[in-house]
Amino acid sequence: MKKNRTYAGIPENYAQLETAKIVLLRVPYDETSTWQKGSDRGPEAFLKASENMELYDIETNSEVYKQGIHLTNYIAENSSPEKMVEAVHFEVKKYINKNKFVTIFGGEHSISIGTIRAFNECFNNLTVLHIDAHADLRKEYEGSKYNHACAVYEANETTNLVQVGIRSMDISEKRVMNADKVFFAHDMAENEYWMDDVIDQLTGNIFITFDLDALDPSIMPSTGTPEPGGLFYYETLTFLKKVFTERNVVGFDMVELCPNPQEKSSDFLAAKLYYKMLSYKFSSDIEEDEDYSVEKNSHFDKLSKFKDNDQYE
Ligand SMILES: [Mn+2]
Repeated sequence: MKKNRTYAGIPENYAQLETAKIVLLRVPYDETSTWQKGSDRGPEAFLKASENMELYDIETNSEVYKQGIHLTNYIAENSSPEKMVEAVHFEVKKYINKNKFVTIFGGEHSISIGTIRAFNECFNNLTVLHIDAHADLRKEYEGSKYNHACAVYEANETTNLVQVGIRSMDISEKRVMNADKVFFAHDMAENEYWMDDVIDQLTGNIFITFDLDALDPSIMPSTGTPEPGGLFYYETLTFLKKVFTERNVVGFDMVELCPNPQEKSSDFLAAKLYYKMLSYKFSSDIEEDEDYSVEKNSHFDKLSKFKDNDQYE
């Protein structure tokens, strides 16, 4: 019998939906990107790189895959941007309601309209932490509300949107932008306290939408629109660790990996970063912030809107 494919090639007993705490959805969608195409191949490149990664995390002294990571089938709906967003919204919500820690790998950034909508319906007092080179605040772009340039317009209306790493936008986006909650890359470069300043803007429940072009193109060249002046690896990890430690992260997505067969290090970085985020979420070796103690691994117990649907805990 052919072995089922699992995330990172983990043993099948860690990949069962019933027992896994984590679910990974893949959305290979790239219909509205404006420059370099190819983020539809992102999930496959990410998975391939994950299969070649060592699964013990030195920093947290943990093997987070043992919490269980279930890989679902691709969300392949691409007949229209609206239908794709609806399919993502439906699938994400389905797994949140099964009490899973839901993660999503894109695809271009328009998939996040669906992921964010699902998390916002399921969690109270949600902050969307948007890490990106681009503001993505257009109400409409090239005739559609579901374009990648509109990825967080809805989140800005319906959640506490906090934007980090921004270094490219249209002047029209300034009108809807919340100045206190936007951290521009050029300001971050000169403010040694930017991480704490961001944390101060975050509410209790956090959904992270991570556009890989937030990273500096010197370490993440394989993305549709590589913008100079981005985040580096260790500052990104330090920041994420702070967020995971001091707040209750309820899920995340990662988008815009545009793989280049000649340049595998970007795929590998995405794979490592994803695994790091899981390690930070589930590792018990990270010290809790005393002022903001949320019990580990119980992101539903206190704050979810779906307490009655608990199934597996
Ligand atoms: Mn971007």
